[in-house]
Amino acid sequence: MLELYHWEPNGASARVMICLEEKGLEYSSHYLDVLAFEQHRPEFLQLSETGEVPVLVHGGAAYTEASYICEFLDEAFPERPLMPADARGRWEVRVWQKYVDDGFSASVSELAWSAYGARALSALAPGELSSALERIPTKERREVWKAAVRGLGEEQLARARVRVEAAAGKIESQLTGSQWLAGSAYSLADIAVFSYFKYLPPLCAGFVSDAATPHAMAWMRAVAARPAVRSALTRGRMADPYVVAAPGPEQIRWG
Ligand SMILES: N[C@@H](CCC(=O)N[C@@H](CS)C(=O)NCC(=O)O)C(=O)O
Repeated sequence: MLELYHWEPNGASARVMICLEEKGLEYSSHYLDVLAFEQHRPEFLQLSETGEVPVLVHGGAAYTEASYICEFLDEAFPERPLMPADARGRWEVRVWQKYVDDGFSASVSELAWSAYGARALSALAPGELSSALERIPTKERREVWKAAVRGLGEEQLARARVRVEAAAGKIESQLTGSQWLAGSAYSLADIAVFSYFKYLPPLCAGFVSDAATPHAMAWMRAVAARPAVRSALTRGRMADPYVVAAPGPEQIRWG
């Protein structure tokens, strides 16, 4: 029996939700509304001490970190593998996952938060928002959220844009001459990058578009058209999970 604590199927939650669907694994879904700060409820903090989704629960144990949850699922349930059979291919997948975890996810989240986040939070009354912020369990997370609510600075957003443009170039160059990001088949690398890349065309139209990154755009559409991906992206509450974002927890680790 698998249980997943997740938010909308975007970013890190999307990675695990797509992986589960691709592998044909049933799970019971626990939706946490990150923009209502449900991830800071005491019962969820028992599973994730920093209040981050996604968390997979299997056999009485809680698993965190999307990259490692997906690798765990692929090892524990070997049917329909999403890791290449050869060592070189698996190394390639891990390098892409690290790229997403170390920086791409944070920069995309900053751009998406600044486009969509503040609007979503405006549903909360001002008093409710400040008490929710004070309940955030760690000082670092509290500060990241407070800064995000105040609004990210121009300099921070400009830096995120430069980093995302470089990432889009790297992804485009990998996909020029190769159908998938790692090895010769669709893998956890495609799932990891897609789950953030999907935010970009409307946010970064100047450098992520059919004209600027044609191979990456074709790849994004091919991933989005997979039945498992289509199904995963309907398992939230919003019709389009890519018009909402959270500030992202990786900045504090990445700077
Ligand atoms: N390193 C984590 C990051 C997960 C993550 O970014 N989670 C976001 C939602 S997509 C979150 O839980 N945000 C809640 C918060 O920041 O309070 C992973 O890869 O699983």
